[in-house]
Amino acid sequence: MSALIERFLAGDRRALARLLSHVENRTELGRRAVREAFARTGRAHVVGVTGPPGAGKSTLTNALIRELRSRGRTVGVLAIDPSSAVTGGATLGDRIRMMENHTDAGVYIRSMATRGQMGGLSLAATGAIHLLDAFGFDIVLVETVGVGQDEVDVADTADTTLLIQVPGLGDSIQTIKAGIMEIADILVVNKADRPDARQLVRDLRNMLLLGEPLPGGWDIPIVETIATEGSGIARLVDKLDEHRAWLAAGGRRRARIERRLVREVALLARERFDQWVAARLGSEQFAAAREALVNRQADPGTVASQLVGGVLDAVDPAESRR
Ligand SMILES: Nc1nc2c(ncn2[C@@H]2O[C@H](COP(=O)(O)OP(=O)(O)OP(=O)(O)O)[C@@H](O)[C@H]2O)c(=O)[nH]1
Ligand SMILES: [Mg+2]
Repeated sequence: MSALIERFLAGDRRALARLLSHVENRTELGRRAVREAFARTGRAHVVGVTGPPGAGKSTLTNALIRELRSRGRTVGVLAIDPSSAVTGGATLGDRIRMMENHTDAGVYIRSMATRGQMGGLSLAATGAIHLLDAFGFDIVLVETVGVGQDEVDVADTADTTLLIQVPGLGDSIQTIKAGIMEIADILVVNKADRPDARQLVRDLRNMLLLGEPLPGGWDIPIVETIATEGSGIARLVDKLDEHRAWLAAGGRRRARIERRLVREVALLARERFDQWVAARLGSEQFAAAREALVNRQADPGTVASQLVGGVLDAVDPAESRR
């Protein structure tokens, strides 16, 4: 086993930091780290914190850290930044600064840029969550901006998902109606110090009443918070604990974990397969086929069949003839 992984397993935070970079960069050592650590995972309560830009996710995460620490829990934080991959990291720095500088050994905060490639967010994030879990944090908070697919991914990756809403966005109810509701285990109305917060809470409550009750009897609570003042945060942590207890009952957590680990296997398999395909297509062996494509002597479908035919034949002859 590599010395770095050994140091990680012995509780060295610098080894954790370096292995998180390996997982983020999808290196072989990153893969090995997850493999060696995996038997220690499954203990942390993984909590997704998502919502629109500027809703107060980072401020709320800070407030949650403080409350959780006062209850004696250790906290790992993964702040996922979809924009920094595009802007080159300026926003990432800003967001790190949003987090307080915790010198406390019971807290570890890490930002991670997302990449554009398929499953990129999920695989770097799920790998990082495994490492934080294995390191022994009681709670792993995962902050993502709620745009597009990212928030669905985070809901698939978390035990409990907090969906942050704020008054004054106008169309937020519409957005929620468009299916985002399905990802929320707890609704948080942050910036409750604003005058229109009450109306948002009423609208959300009405919307929950109109929706189908969830099977298994978890009523999505609405928690009002003022993250900047820490108000409502104790109730929010109580709700997190209630949700975790609810998940633990009746094997619900087990079912969720099975679903997300199987999904991770699918994404990892596709990542490996994509790498294999890309390498083959660019190889010297494939020069003639590339030439035939350009000369219109072979169509892309036929070339694709030739490429994967041998592989699929080896595992499942029927599949390769489809
Ligand atoms: N009035 C008020 N302002 C808040 C509250 N919570 C956060 N803010 C402010 O809202 C702004 C955005 O807060 P962030 O915590 O950076 O929000 P975020 O959702 O993490 O933002 P992104 O990561 O950029 O999407 C900051 O200026 C906060 O001080 C609150 O409860 N009330
Ligand atoms: Mg933030």
